[in-house]
Amino acid sequence: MPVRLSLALVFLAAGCSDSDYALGGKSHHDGDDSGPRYEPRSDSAAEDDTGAEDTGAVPLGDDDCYDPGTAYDMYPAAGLVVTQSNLGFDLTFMGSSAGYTSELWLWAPEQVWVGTGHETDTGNTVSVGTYAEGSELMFAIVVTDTGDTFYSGPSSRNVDGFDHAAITYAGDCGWVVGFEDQLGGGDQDFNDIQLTISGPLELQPVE
Ligand SMILES: [Ca+2]
Repeated sequence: MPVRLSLALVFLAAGCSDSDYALGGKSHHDGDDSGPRYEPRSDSAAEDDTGAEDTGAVPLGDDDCYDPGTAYDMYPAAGLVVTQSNLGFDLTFMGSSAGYTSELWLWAPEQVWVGTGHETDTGNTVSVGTYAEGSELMFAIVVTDTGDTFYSGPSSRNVDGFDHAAITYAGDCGWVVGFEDQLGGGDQDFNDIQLTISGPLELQPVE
């Protein structure tokens, strides 16, 4: 499968060199037929962005690196919603810090495997889309040790009634999606397994 490294992710990684998001693993450049992709804004445009979007969506945070606690406290039932139907998305696997092994999936609008903890190279990128404007990109993990499946978004989606994903704005239209992999909500650090995604999305309350 052709995969490519998102320019936005390179920007993100460069800005977060002291974090966990330095790229690891291989980058692949064996093809580029996956259609148009989001082009990150210039630095000046990003600096001028006050985060005040025009659709009534939840406002974006500051351009800081990973802060899942803040995102989770503010928007525990949030989803990433597509705002442009003509662009695809690059999903980049960011590895797992957990004892369990989980598969990380885009679950809707279509099911696409992104990576498996302790197996897939950090930095492995999968291209998806395009999707209709207004579609929620819902993510899920399948914990292979326990057979549990947990979903991003409201706690009502999960069998234990806990939120299992934190979605964090990471700057320049980049987002981090991190999961908690234990039944009962685990330790709520939401870094058991993670991905990044860049593109025309907004964080919104979802059902
Ligand atoms: Ca955890």
